[in-house]
This record gives sequence, C-alpha cells and structure tokens, in this order.
Amino acid sequence: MLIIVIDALLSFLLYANIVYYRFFNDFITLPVLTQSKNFGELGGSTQALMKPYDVLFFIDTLVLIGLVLFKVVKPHTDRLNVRAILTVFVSAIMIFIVNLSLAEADRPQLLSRTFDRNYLVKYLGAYNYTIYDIIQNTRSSSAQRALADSSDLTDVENYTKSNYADPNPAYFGKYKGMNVIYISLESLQDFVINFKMPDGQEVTPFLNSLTMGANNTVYFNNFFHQTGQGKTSDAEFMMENSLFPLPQGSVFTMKAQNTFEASPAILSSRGYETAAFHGNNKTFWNRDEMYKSLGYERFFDSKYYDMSPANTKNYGMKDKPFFKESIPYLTKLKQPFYSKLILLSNHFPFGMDKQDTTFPVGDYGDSVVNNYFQSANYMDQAVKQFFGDLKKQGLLDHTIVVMYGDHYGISENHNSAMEKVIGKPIDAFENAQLQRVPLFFHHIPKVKGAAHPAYGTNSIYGGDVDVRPTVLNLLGINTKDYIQFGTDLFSKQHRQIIPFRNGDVITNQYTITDGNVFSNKTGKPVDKSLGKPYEVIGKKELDLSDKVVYGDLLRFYKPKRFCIL
Ligand code: GP9
Ligand code: MN
Repeated sequence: MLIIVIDALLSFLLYANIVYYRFFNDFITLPVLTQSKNFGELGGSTQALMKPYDVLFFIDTLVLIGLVLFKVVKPHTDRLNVRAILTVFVSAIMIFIVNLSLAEADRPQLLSRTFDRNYLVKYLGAYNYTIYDIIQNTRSSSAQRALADSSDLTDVENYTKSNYADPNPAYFGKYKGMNVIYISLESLQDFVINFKMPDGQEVTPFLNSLTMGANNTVYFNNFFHQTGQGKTSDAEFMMENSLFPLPQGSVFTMKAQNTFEASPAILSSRGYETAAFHGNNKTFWNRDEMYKSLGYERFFDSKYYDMSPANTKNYGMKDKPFFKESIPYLTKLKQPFYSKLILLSNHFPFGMDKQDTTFPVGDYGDSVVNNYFQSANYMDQAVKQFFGDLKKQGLLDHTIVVMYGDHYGISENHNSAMEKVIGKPIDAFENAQLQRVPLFFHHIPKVKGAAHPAYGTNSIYGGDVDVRPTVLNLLGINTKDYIQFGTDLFSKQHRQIIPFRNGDVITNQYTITDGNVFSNKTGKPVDKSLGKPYEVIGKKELDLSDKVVYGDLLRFYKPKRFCIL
C-alpha cells in the first residue's frame, strides 16, 4: 500500500514538472511553489497543456494497483529482510555518487553554483533535483530573512550614507534622457587589451581604438571584477544593484524572490523602457525569475534568436549573429531605453568553428590559453559590427554604451601558460592583478578642464559595484538615498578600495592578497599593517551587503527618490 502511495506521489511530482515545463520552459522550484502567482498564470491553460497520452506517466501506479486488486501479488506480511533493504540502499547511494561524480566532471561545481535548472535535472534526475532544490532554498533563506526587521537596515544605511561620494558636477546629468546599453563582454580580461600576438597582430583592435578615446570613449584600465561563484550573474547583479555577490552560490539563483532596487526598476519608474538580451535559455542563472525582480520589462532570450547550429556554440548564440538579430528588437524599443546585452561566445574553453575566424591561435602550450586570443578577437569584431549598426540606426549619438569584462576567462590553473603570455612569473601579487577586466563608457561628453581625462584611458581604481552610481549620475539621477556600496568613478571623492569575495582587497596603492600586502608600484611585499585598515573596510562592506541580501532588507527600505512600479 505504502509503495503505491509513494509511487503515485512521485509520478505526480514528475507530471507536475512536465506540465509546468510545457508552459514555462522551466522546472518547479520551492519559491515558485510558494508564490502562487506562477500557478495562477498557468491555471487556465493547464488543461490545454495536458495530453491524452500523459496517462502513461502514471502507468506504473496503475499497474501496481491492478496487481493488488486482481490479487496477482499479495501484500507482504512477513518481516522484511533488513539485509536486503540495506543492500538496495547502499547500492542506490553508490550509483548516485558515481552519477554525481560523472556530472561534476562534466559541469564542475554543479551543486554549489546551481547555474541552470536544466542541467541539474539532466544530471541529477527530477527527484534528486527536487530534494536539492528544497535543501538549497530552506538553507539559504528562512532563518535570516525571518529574523530580520527594519531596524537591521540602520547599520547598513549609516554606512552607505557615510560612504557616499558627491557626483562630479562636470559630468552629473550630462546624459539626461539618453539611452543606455550595457554589454557584458564574456570572460574578457584586461591583459588582452592592447596585447599583440607574436606576429604583431592586435587581438582586440576595435576595443584598443576605444582606449585611445575613439568614439568619445573612456576606458578604465584599473578596473577589477568582484565576482564570486555566480560569475556572469554576479557581475550583472553588481552592475545593477551596487551590492556584493554572495560568498557562496549566486544571488540570481538563491535570492531572486528578494526585493531589489536595481537600475532597471529605477529607470523604468522614470519613463525608460527596459530590456535584457541573451542568446541562451532564459532559465540559465535563473534569469527569467531574477530579471523580474530587477525590474526588467522584457527579456529576449534564445527563443527570440535563430539558434541553428551555424549561429551557436557551447551555451548559445555566437556574438555576431546575436548582435545582428538584436538590432531589430532594440530599435523597436520606446526611447529612452535601458538595455543590456549579454555576450556568450567568448566562453571557456574558447574553441572556435573554423569558418568563423582567420585569426591565429596562440602558441603557449595550453589549448585554453591558445584559443582565447582567437575567440576574444571574434568578440572584438562583433562589437565593432554592433557599433557600426548602432550608428546606421542613428542610435550611437544619444546612447551611453557601458561595456565590461564580466570575470576572468583564464583561471589560475593556466598560470604557467599565462606566464609566457605576460612575460613574467605569476606570484600572488600578479595573480590578483590579473583580475582586471576592461570597462568602457562610450560617448562621454567632452569636459574642458575636468579632473579626469574626458576621452581615452582613465587610471582610477574601481570595481563592479562602482558602475551603477557612475551611470545613474551621468543620467542625472542622484543616488544619495540608495543603499549602494560603490561610488561614482568620476567623483572626486571616489574611494579607490576594491574588496573581493575571497577576502582580497586592492587599492590604488596596495594589493592585499593571501594574507600578504604588496605595493602596486613595486610588486614587492610591504609591512602587513599597511593593509589592515583596507581589510577591515573590505570585510565590513561584504558583511553589510550580505546582511542586505540574506535578510532581504530592501523590502523595508522606501527611500524618497525610489518609486516601485
Ligand atoms: C550563460 C552565460 C555564461 O548564460 O552567462 O555564464 P558563466 O559561466 O560565464 O557564468
Ligand atoms: Mn561569464
């Protein structure tokens, strides 16, 4: 009897997921279950989503009931054999472990990163995924969120207000009413910028021209990614919230139900149309859920692109067709618009289809590093093509284009090849320095006698969390009342302190990494006490930001200048 009930419940769970997937193209998660609006949306159409042959999903239960009813098998009354039960259990666990290790080998950190539910279900199976989802959600949310109240915000508010940097009047509001386009340059690290292959070819000639100020661009060459396990999604999170990512997992997958005060919401409350573009399945990094919480009105995911084999590799769209096919959607948005395009093809392991490139591969004795140059060159060509198209559409002159490398592309595992690339040994100092990613602001208005050069390379130190206040100030939106951990990169009071999730801190003077302090100028260790004050600031900021995210504290925060739609 018990077996029949369990079997029926499992079949029901499986079937619920199938019906849900047919509509949402996604699997059920605990927060989705508790937020009935999703099911409400599904409600009317549930019947349409069911097919007559679905009854086959319950065939096992029906057969079991039939067997008992027609007395083909009789219920067991004698004692169960403990040994037999144990053997079944132990073998099940062993098979599970083997399966999990195979899955881990294929998708490293599958469980800790939770980057895509499709992958989790594929590798774990629907039942194990459900258990995983329940553990993940109860662990990450309940206690801290339930215990939090509005008074917890006081500490945070006091800190962020004291950290506020006045906007630079020369830049403030210079972009008022202009469109915004963010471009996430997948895995692009700063070392490739202005890098030449042994034959003298530049890897990123178009981006290099921007570093010299072409297209009225400012390029930051001391800008660092601050991402954690959530990689691309962490970078997106920081860019739009000016909060830090979590110590483990991704805010996108773990905290999508939180209240946020992100730039899409801020701008859509000021008349902007907001849209995100990404040539991958919308469930990846839980973007479909998270983008709603960030205030996006539209999300053009893989469904909107021609995903035929020639256009795709690895996770999804190649950058050139992705940009090309995004243009018609972009131009149909009501102006001013706030949008972001997440690139994808310059992703680990970077191998390219022959027909897409004539650029040479590197010769550094490591295929990942060798392929990286070719793939980064392709992305550079794609960005150039996109700028050309924006110009053709008459958009370039009244659009601010913010481009950033989302995180490292070459991990520490490839440092021996990287030593050949950069031509010096990579110690802890150099390793931390390699976490630079390029940041570009296209079309900065020319300001005579400004503190920073109007176009070209800017050597101010900064990190992901600094971008939001910078952009909002350029648009003429004062950020004083927002909870934010970054400061405007153009502000004269901008603080050049960059905390990282692994405990490192980089300032314009020092690199604090692995418990040692190095001088940026010499690359040599200096007295550890010199780093202490920055380590303290770094830890404090990360702790406060975690408090906001884990406690979902922004649900209590109603600043004057923020209006939720
Ligand atoms: C997936 C893309 C890549 O949609 O954003 O994710 P990553 O592995 O770079 O975090
Ligand atoms: Mn990425």
